[in-house]
Amino acid sequence: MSETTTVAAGVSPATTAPPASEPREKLTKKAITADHPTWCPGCGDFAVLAAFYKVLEKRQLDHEKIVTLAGIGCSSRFPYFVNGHGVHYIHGRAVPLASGISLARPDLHVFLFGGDGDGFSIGGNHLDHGARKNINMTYFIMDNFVYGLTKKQTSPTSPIGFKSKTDPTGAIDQPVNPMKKLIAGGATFIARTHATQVKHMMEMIERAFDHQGFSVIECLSECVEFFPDVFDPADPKKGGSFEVVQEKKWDNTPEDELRHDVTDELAAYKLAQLPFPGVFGVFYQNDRPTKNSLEKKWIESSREKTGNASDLQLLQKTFDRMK
Ligand SMILES: Cc1ncc(C[n+]2csc(CCOP(=O)(O)OP(=O)(O)O)c2C)c(N)n1
Ligand code: SF4
Ligand SMILES: [Mg+2]
Repeated sequence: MSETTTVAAGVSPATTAPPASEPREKLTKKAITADHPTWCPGCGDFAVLAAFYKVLEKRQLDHEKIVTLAGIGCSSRFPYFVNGHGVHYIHGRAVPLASGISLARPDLHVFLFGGDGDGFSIGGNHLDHGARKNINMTYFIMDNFVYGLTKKQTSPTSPIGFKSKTDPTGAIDQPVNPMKKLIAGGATFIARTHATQVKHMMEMIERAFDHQGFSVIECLSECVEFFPDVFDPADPKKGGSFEVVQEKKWDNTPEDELRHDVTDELAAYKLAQLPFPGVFGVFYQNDRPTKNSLEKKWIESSREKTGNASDLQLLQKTFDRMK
């Protein structure tokens, strides 16, 4: 695939709200589908897109409230394929852009899509700060253990020994453990899934969407072109095992003692330490206040002090002071 450096922002006619008096049209897959995806045949990202369409259709979100944002990479082409508000933004910088949108427009559903390079390498710092601030958004990371768009460089999640254009004799650097990074960073919803498991992907997207705060899903999504078969050990269709986290049901049964408490940070680290392919599902979830809610209180009290002036009036006042 060729690299796109354009920053494309699209608002299609379908994303305009109908007058309140008119009944809303059902949100269909057809309405949500934009351009035909340009990924290589067999790329794992197709299944992610299909799962996302299904979730939007199932949840019947107001069309004009859907926002998809991304950095740069094959996976980051996602916003082109979703008919809604969208931005294909700077490499690794989707989190800061999403933060502004989420804080300024809490009524919108902010979804981010991207790859392991975009999220954990160039954007790793932004990921940490979005997480610690607990800004409300859902970030879906398609992890293929390689830079796909730029044709096979070692990525932060490439395993040791992976031969690429940047490591012709095999990668020597310790890879990032996405789950550990996200737990340490302070993300309040952290899950792991696999692009061959559409139902599981949908469940994780829905749970992340329902969570108030910074929710992240790492999805193993195969790059059939530059790192084929890497996820076979986690794919039952290829003889692997897709083991799902058994979460506590709090039902006072002896078996529940062994189940995973998603609010227990140390237990989440223990899951994150399991050797590849590890387990899939929700590792961690916590109800810490979001920056959105904390900032809202502060904005409301400041607004009261100004006699409930509008944004425009406040801006005018600031300009007047500069005269
Ligand atoms: C500032 C900047 N640095 C580097 C690049 C080149 N670049 C484009 S995509 C990419 C890596 C993409 O890898 P990943 O995020 O894993 O996405 P994938 O293509 O694998 O889905 C790089 C290094 C760029 N576009 N901008
Ligand atoms: S290069 Fe890899 S990640 Fe990119 S579209 Fe092709 S298969 Fe998918
Ligand atoms: Mg990648």
